[in-house]
Amino acid sequence: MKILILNGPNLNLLGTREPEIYGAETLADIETHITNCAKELGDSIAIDFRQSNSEAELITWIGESRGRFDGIIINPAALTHTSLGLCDALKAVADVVPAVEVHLSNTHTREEIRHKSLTAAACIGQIMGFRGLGYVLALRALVNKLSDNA
Ligand code: CA2
Repeated sequence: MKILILNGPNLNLLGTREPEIYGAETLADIETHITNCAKELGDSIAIDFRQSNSEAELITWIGESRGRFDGIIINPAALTHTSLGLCDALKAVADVVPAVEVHLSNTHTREEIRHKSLTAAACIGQIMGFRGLGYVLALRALVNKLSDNA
């Protein structure tokens, strides 16, 4: 089972500021946790963990996932609230590559502009508010879903 994990703009800066909102972990720490979780779940789970500040690059990666990956975990970061392009890309592969949306913070407790996700409707589920742990929870949920369907 191959899982693509995508991180949107500025998540490369995680751990450098606003730890009260996003936690103190860096993106590299989160990658380590999710890689360890994948190993615990079984040898057959391969993780490809990526980050981009470019909406176009994220859309290209999602489009290329068909036939290469079994599922996607995505934190679209600020693009969550603005990007119909990411929503369309996720919908275009959803028949074979289901996605789970993750957010470190609970966006509903924050500014109103962060309450709406344009990408969530293209995903099978959403996990938010548990900081880096959310990625691990998303992996468990996605693997469970993909195994159910097997
Ligand atoms: O809570 C989340 O995971 C977000 O996707 C994070 C985004 C934000 O725009 C969304 O509304 C919610 C922000 C990602 C950038 O985070 C940084 C954290 C620390 C330092 C710099 C950037």
